Amino acid sequence: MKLVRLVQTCLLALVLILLATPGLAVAATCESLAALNLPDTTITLAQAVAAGAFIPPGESVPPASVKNLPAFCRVAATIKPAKDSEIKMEVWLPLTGWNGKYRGEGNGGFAGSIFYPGLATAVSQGYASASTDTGHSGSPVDAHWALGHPDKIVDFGWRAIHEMTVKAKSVIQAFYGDAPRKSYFTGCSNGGRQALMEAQRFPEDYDGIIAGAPANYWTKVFATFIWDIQAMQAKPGSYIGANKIPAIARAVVAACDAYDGVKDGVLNDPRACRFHQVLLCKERDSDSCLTPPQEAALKKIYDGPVDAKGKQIFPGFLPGGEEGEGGWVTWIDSGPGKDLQSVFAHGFYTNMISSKEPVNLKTIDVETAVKLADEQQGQTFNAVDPNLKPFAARGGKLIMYHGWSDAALPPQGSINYYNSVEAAMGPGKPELFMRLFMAPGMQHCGGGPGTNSFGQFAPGVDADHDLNQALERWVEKGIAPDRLIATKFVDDKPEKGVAMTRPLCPYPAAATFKGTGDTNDAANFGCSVDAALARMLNDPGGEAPRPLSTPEPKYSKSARKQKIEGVVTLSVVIGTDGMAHDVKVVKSLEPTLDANAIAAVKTWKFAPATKDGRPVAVAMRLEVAFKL
Ligand SMILES: [Ca+2]
Repeated sequence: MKLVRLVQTCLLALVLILLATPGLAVAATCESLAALNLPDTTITLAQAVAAGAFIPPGESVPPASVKNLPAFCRVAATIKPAKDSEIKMEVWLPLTGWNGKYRGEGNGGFAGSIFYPGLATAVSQGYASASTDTGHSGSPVDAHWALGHPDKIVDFGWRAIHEMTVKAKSVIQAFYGDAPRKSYFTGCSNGGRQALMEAQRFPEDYDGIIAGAPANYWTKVFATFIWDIQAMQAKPGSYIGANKIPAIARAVVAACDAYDGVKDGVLNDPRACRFHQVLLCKERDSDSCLTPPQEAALKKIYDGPVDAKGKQIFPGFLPGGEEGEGGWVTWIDSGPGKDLQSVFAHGFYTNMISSKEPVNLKTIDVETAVKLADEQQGQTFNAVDPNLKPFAARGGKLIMYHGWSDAALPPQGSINYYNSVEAAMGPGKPELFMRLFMAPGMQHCGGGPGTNSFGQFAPGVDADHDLNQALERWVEKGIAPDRLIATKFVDDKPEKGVAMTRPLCPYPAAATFKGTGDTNDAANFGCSVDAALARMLNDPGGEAPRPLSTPEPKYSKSARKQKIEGVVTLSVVIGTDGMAHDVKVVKSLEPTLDANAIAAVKTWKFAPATKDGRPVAVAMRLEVAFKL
């Protein structure tokens, strides 16, 4: 009797202790999450996984990407927000040492599977993390699942990531008894599109977002893909085989590498590099030259699609980084119909677009193809809304990055989106919450001859070398990343050591060699917006922008009263449209005059800079004088 009472007392004490400890009292065991009731959701698995014990479905031994994991609670669920939906997701929750944060993982290509390597990296660093197959199962290059399944197309387009996010936060709350104190999303390629979609449509979902090489203008990306297919296949003899790529890469480096003042095999800003006809075969065709139809095709691939009036539909690809596994051989010319651009374009138009006649990518008019895609799937896929005010207003921070040598998604597309946000929100506004880092010599999401590693895959040493940490420092401590140090490892293998480091600069700035010291050391480089213009003017084929109309700025009453005179120095990018973009104050005079100088410059018109006769965008400084 006495013993029983003692036990009861102990139990009571334990319950009281549990109730008195915040969080602990409402936390759940991993297995009990199986009974969690969430809207439209079935929990299919809730299981504690011992340290190092996880083996992905379908594997017999753990691959390197998920080895040595800490113990975690693995929750799998199926979400059905629409009748035909079948969104599979997993949430991984560290059993000990949760850092209080949540990270959502993006998907590449057409998705179709849970991204275990992303979950593994996150859970190893103490995050609770979630990934989804986005509503269908299959290879990331396969789109057969979409045919006749409009609900699944919407899930893939935007719904699954949002659903995953909301459900993951509920699971985290149930397991730990606390909501995550901060939430982050990271993705590249289609994952970059998912990232921008979240920032635009669901600004409350994430505090910080990383959008790498985004396929955000989905319908127009396909315009470029179709353009490339037709550039090489519309006329016989135009196809540029993989055997010719090394020669093209060598010719680009020979023509343009030294342009940035450093001979390193990397083009700092490839927009300045135009080389024509240098590869034309002088005698007979060989691997080291191009025939006239191939030369014409190459020019088209660099130029990108234009409409019947010659207006650019979407940017093309840029010189540099053509060679290597992640380059043109994979994306553009692995053989007619075999390259990934063809595979993705075929998958999309065959399974997600209906038309009277089957779409023939080799013959369809590019404008017609874009029109079909925009009408039927633009709303579902395109993440191009420049209004990020709600995301910025809730304290959200966005880091975009894009490799200048991306052969999958045109790098200029990210610059265009950045510029559109600035146009919508006002000069100088994006930099309060948004950074775009263009990575010279980097291919699609990674790879390529340039410094291509800054925490996208494996965590970097600190916030200066790792964009995830840089983002979190910005969100949590208010320190904006003014540069990121990117690393090139020997043979792209970290275990072989560092070959080169370089700063990545926030657009429109570019890395500039200080003139002394080792060019393989980031410390000897600065970030400058003048670099691009200087490079261009040093080139005999380059011409600076010419002012056509430069209305005077207004004086402000207060400045007039105080008799303030002087010069406001602004950094601008003069676009191919002849207008000033990315207007920023470099040297301030007085707040009202600074604002008036910006307003005036925004109305100025220029004949755009040209490079070998073609209009190009250039960064430059403008001085606006105020004299009473
Ligand atoms: Ca160079």
